[in-house]
Amino acid sequence: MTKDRFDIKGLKGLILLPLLLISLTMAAQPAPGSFEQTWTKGPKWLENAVIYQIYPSSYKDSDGNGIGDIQGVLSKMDYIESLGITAIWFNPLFESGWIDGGYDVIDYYRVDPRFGTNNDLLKLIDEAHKRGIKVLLDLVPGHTSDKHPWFVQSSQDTNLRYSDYFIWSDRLPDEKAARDLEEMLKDPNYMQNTRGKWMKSDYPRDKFYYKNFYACQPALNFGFAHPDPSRPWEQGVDAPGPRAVKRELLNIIAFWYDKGVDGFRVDMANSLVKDDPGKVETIKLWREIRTWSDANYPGHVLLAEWNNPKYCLASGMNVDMYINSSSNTNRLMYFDRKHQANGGAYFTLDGCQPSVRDLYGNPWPEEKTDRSVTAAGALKEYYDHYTDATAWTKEWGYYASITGNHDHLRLNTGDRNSPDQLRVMLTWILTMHLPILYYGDEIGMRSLADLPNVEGANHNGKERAGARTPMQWTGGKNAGFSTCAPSDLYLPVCPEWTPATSYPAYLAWKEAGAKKPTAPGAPTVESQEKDPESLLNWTRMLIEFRKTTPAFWADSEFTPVYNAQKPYPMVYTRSEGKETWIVALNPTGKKQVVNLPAGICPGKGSVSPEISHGKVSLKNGKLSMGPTSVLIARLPD
Ligand SMILES: [Ca+2]
Repeated sequence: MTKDRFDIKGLKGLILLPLLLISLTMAAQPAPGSFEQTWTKGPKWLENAVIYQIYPSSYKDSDGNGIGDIQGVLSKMDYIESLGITAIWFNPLFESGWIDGGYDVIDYYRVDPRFGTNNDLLKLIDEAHKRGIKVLLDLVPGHTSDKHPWFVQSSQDTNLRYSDYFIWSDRLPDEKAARDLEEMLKDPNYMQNTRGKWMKSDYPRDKFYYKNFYACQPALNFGFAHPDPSRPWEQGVDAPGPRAVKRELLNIIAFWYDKGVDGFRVDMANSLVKDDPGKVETIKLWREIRTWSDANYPGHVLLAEWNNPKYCLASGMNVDMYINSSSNTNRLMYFDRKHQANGGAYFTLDGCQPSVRDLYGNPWPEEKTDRSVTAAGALKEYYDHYTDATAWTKEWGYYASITGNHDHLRLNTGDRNSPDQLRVMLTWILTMHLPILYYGDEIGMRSLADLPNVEGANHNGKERAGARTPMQWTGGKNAGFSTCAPSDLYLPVCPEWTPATSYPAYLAWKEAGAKKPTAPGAPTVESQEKDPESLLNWTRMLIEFRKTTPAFWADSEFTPVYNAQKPYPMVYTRSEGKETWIVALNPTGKKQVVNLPAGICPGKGSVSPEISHGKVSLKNGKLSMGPTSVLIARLPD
């Protein structure tokens, strides 16, 4: 790592041409339908935010029962502060049935006893605020646990207080619903099956109920956008049941805002109103909440799991997220098995030459491989999506990029596993508009394979457990996460680290016959604290850099410099006012050289990087990037 003083040689008198590469539609845009913006974009702290996501069951166990808890997080507040992050988002902390990692809530007003008490959470909020860190909780508005008292009562009769909080029917709407249910019930573990929308009921109330994700997650009744009178279960959004459910949602938000919570990440934010083409009624509902929130709790934030800023930000959400699970462009870049096998995915040492293996390094069948997608094509799709999506953020709100999360693989996956590769990837995310750092990614924690299906982590071939393993604090017992017996751990601690620190080292190791990248000594906070070259200290340095460099903030420009013939290195600029920075990343294990187009960079003279890793140079418009390298440099004004 180097962080040299900014230095320009031989550039006096040169005029930098305007950036004309990608035409971005940055003018004010109308939202879908007839929605108008009725709020001021913000709040201000989002302009310079870096959010840290903590999966509370896996962060730090204070009482030795093998499950992380709030006292554990409290004991790590100094570490969290040392990262330089400005906000924490906690995955669900509320009392839960634990069939879906906390996303099946039993009581929205109570911290689950396994994490501690409400007072523990208030203490945590207080400690965070003392450090200038905001706290976001996870709101699951679309469904409850089937053990939630509202659902339990609703399942009994039609005329009780909570009867219309859920959607019940004496028949299935069509043959597809019948087929889906039949297939789902073939699964011995059908309560954790995502197929279809309806679940059979053994309750007195009626024969079927509407579910959102797993069968144990009955959908709350926010109504149907266009209720069909021949379908009595379809109530309008203004029917008494849906109106009461909406009030409950406001009550929950107000309860926690009154206690000092700064906002929520909103689970499946676009799922509330059913059969809602264009999400018109769902948008209206959230807009009401934004108006209410701005009037009563100004400065609070809703961060949506939606991944469509055009709609999401029109709904009044402050931030949308670029998530991997529902976006093909993001998958192409990082994860997609089908495309990683053919070279579509970025950030692999071999530069995405065709190499047919899956995310865990195992052979991937040729017949499942789509070789029509190239690395350059994947990058183009990513840039097109990102620039289009972030164009909406100019007026309406923000769009966050994640290093990973609890729903999919970590950056450290398969052959993409060396500290250098991860350094390149972290730099990519941390130089975007609004980064979210998933716990453990700052030290390069690895996605594990073949883990048990703990609390609904795995479903439909998705292995989410591998990204939810205990935080690796020390080289001691259970990586310093817990004092419990290893068999009592929430999930196993990662036992391995990668030998691949460079492409030749990786090839040598590969040729030695190892099937999976395994080696003793997983990365830990303890070992990386002492090493100035570590991923952890790189992450800290980058966060500090972006916090003090407005060109990298959420309101500043991101301009890709795309080259279809030379997809590596990836090059883009970040700029604010007269200040323009170039970021170049070479995720491959080979040297990559490219001549930058006129207008990006002076054609004569050298530009010294402010931040670099590996052997890099930018001279006379020629960018030379050594294997797995990073360059960040300020261009002359
Ligand atoms: Ca515990």
